Amino acid sequence: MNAPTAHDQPAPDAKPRRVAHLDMDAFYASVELLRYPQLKGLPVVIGGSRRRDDDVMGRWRPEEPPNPDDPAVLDPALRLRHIPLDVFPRLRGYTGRGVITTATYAARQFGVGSAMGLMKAAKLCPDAILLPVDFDEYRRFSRAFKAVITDIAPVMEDRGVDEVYIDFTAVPGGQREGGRVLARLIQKSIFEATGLTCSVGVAPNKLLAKMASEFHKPNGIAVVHEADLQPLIWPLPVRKINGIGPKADAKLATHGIHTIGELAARDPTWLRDHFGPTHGSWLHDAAWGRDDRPLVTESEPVSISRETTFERDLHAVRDRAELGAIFTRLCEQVAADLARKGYAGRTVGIKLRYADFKITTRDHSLPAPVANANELRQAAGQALKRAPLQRPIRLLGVRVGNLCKLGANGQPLPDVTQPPKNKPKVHPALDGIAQTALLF
Ligand code: TTP
Ligand code: MG
Ligand code: MG
Repeated sequence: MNAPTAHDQPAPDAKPRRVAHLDMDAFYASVELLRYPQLKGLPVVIGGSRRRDDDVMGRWRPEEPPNPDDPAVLDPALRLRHIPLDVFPRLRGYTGRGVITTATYAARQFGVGSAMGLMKAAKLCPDAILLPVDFDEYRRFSRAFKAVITDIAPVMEDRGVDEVYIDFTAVPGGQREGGRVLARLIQKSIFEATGLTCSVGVAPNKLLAKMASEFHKPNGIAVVHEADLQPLIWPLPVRKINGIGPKADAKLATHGIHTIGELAARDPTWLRDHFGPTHGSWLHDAAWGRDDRPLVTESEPVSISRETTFERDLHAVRDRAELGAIFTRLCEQVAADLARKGYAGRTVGIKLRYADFKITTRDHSLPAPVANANELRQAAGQALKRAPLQRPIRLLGVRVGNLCKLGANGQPLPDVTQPPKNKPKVHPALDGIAQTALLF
């Protein structure tokens, strides 16, 4: 008889590692659909420009004069959900350089998706509704869904605006059905608090969990065990391994390696000879589903930055005023980000992308940390002076690094590695959001 495997009979003091990767479904688009529920099920793409006051509301001129007794007249959230479909801008005829940040699943059926140019998307799906991006709103919902998670499972690694890793191992119920029960609870709790759906993969480690979270998107759960490696993981293309980018993919393809199974079949010595000792060993381990990276839970940022791509290429001399205004605005945004997060920084850098897509960066280091917009603008100006400015510019970015945490008095704290702040019992991130979700 076979000895029971670890996940058949987890001993209470030696639980098998269970790690979840959770990723929100069509995140930016789903947040917009909370605002405009009348768009549910329709092809919608997000991108192009930033949301101003309210673009769609600005275009809406109701034929009937508003009835003052209608609660929708007073409540902006209710007004938004009454905007008729024909008021929303469509992709048809779009001209410009905007790209899609994301698209609803209905739009994806037409072949449109993240990073595609809006003009190309307009050809594929001219009737899709085009909405501008509203990062503040997405960040608010990002904080909200993460707060729901850490309430249930405290060990969470933040991987960006719409995804996290969660350690299920020691959470009560985290081992039941390989993690499916806890995944379901988290999914349901997020939906109740925000109205948003997500997909979860639970596996023995981060590498497999990340792949698994895509298996049943949207609103799905996939549970992967070591024994699933051969049937579920090995048939996938190598690109599905988080860490294999287009370059490594192309190089593997030249050796006839397309699937993870083909990679797993290669001799590790051969892999090390062709890809170097570190990368070769990592490729071998990844193909065999081995990954013991811990979750990184402290969320001290390394740097804080903002950048913007211009509507048209700008020239440092001819478009000096326009560039200057954008530059100042970026510094103000970075200063606001620093203030909100309570940081100052000693290195201020700029990033330029030229019309030919080449990138230049320049840093300017300061004797003391700075945080306000004027100081940032001055330091960033020094950095910019040292960059080549003859060629047309497509993108400008401002970054602050060498960060230190500020105390309540606004002065840098002596110790820059602060422990994470105590989490408040009631999450400020949820203020207003639960209410908004209830309206829909
Ligand atoms: P993703 O999680 O990659 O995509 P998604 O949440 O929109 O859809 P899915 O259901 O497949 O997970 O990215 C999260 C958000 O990040 C996305 O809503 C918009 C933004 N984003 C961009 O701005 N540009 C990009 O190229 C991608 C991929 C995402
Ligand atoms: Mg997502
Ligand atoms: Mg994501």
